Amino acid sequence: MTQEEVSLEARLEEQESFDPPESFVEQANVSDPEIYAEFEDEWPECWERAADLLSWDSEYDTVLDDDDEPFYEWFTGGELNASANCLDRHVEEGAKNRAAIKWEGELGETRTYTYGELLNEVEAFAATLRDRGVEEDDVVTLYMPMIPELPIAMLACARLGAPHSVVFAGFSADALATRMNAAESEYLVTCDGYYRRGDALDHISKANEGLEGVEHEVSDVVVVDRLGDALTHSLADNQHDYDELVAEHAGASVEPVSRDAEDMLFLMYTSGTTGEPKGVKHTTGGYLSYAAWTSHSVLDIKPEDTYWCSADIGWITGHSYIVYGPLALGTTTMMYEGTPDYPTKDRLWEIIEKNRVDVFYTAPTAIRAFMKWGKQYPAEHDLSSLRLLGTVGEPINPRAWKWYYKHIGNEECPIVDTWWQTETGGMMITTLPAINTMKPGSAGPPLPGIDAQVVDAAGEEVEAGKAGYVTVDKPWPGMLRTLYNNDDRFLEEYWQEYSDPDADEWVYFPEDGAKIDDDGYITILGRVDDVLNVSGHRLGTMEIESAVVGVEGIAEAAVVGGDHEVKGEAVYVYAIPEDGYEGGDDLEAKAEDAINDSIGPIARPESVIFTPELPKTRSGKIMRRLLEDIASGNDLGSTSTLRNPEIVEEIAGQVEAD
Ligand code: 6R9
Repeated sequence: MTQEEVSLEARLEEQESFDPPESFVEQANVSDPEIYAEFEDEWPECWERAADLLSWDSEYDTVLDDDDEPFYEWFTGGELNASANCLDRHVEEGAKNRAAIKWEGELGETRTYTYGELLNEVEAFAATLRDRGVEEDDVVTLYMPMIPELPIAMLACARLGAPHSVVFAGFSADALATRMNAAESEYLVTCDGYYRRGDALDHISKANEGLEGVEHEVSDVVVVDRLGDALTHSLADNQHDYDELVAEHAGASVEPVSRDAEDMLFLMYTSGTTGEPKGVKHTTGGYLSYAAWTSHSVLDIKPEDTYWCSADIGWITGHSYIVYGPLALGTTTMMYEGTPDYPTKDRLWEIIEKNRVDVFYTAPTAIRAFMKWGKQYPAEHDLSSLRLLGTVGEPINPRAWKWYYKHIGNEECPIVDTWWQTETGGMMITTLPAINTMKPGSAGPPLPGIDAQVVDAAGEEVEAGKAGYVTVDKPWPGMLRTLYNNDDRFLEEYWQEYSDPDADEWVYFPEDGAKIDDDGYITILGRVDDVLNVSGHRLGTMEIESAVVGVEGIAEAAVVGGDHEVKGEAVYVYAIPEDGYEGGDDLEAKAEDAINDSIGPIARPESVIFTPELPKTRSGKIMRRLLEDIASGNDLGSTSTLRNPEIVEEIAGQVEAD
């Protein structure tokens, strides 16, 4: 480094707050600080601003109906269709030839769908689904990687009023079956395979294996042919080729079904404390308004932008900020099929340069990987088209934030560190990029209209600097309405901890730890339940544990997270072999396979540690904290409250040796 670079680095390292550049503020969608006070004064009518970003078939009568708390309803009486909001209205308003989706495959091939073309394709596929018997309110499962047919199928479902349930393509056959069973879904759209690091990956075999585990009859399966000759596969009687069906329905016109604002738009399964994934229900009016509003106010998206969120559509981030939010605003949204280091570690920067991307939204785990690879990769590219950067999924450490700010944003782009969840539908805690000072490592204040705070175990707000828990006192339009077919679990999971039903006080508990500073900025500390955050993905420790104890020869297991330089958190499995079995390569491989089969490669353990006992408290509870500290290499402190303190050193010794 030159002397100048060294002093620049030093200055950046010490700087604790950053203001948005004037040039950004001047052009921002939202730049008046009064918005916070306005939302507070006008609450809940302030949320009309979100609803106003959409076109309604019939106007709603009530902004918020809180008659049956916490089963809140938003924009009641209103009717709309999500696909019409994402497509038809833009075409009608003259944007027929604007690019809606720009897709790039891993091998370098590209496809662009203009709004006009996307509408045609969505109508043809909606006609196909209708022909196959899909009716309003039928749940259609979509098990596809990052190919354009995924958002096309989502919008086709939305057009018919059939809720979709997207299952992340990296999930296993078992995970697909569990989700199809839970949603009683009779339709599946999937594909033959896709590319990963240049290899053609077989996906259809996994889908077929999953279908074997579905307990009800699956009437139709549509298979997209992504790989052509690179993978040959045969179709069963109820399986149909996507291209053939769409060709048959080319030119079809399918009226978008007017949905009640509270009708379900989609289901998204997410990990919780128990082994059973939770089916988070999102609605048409509230969710779509909220996705559009946060895309407008936080991501500052304009129709003429090229916007790129590098998440996978199989997660909520992709739903809200690759598909629904950006398309509702009529912008150009990018999709990339593959990995960021294929064929070289500058792939993402090349995509940004080539497409003149204006706004880029990614995860801290990706940024940590970019940092590790080195600044020379972005430096080879002209990234000057970028105006705003964002992160989501996990806490970002100040060092990664500053690297992103300097080496990707050239110190000219504000960064929004957006805290939210599958359940919240959209962003909740983040700076507004033209209004607030940024503090690396801290997400920022709650968005206007979001009544979030940090409280102690008794529900009292904590003092600045003290750790506590995030809670949200007032409802918001994008919130989940319930867990599918399970109102009781919805109440237990989110509303039990801090609510006082007798006093009619309902407080949403997201199960995240946090602290707050004197300016009201919230720093998220991480999950406080048994959910891990591995590379920004939520994984339930119970799901992994039940996979491991299903292995013959394993008696008991505990799964915890340990610190990981790139993934943030990594999976550590501690397992006790049954009598007559010995922990070793064989049992380790079996445990890994079991995890792969029940969840998928994202849950691959960093290490499987065999031990004759697990550290337990005198009352017999597994000391997870201690296992986490061992995995992270932290100081272990006192183990005197344990029933079996001697086991700790033995385990720690093994982890070090691993
Ligand atoms: C959008 C998404 C939700 C959990 C959430 C929290 C963590 C998300 C974060 C963050 C710190 C951020 N999380 N964004 N932690 N800073 N900016 O990720 O949804 O997959 O449901 O995960 O992710 O722990 O509770 P989801």
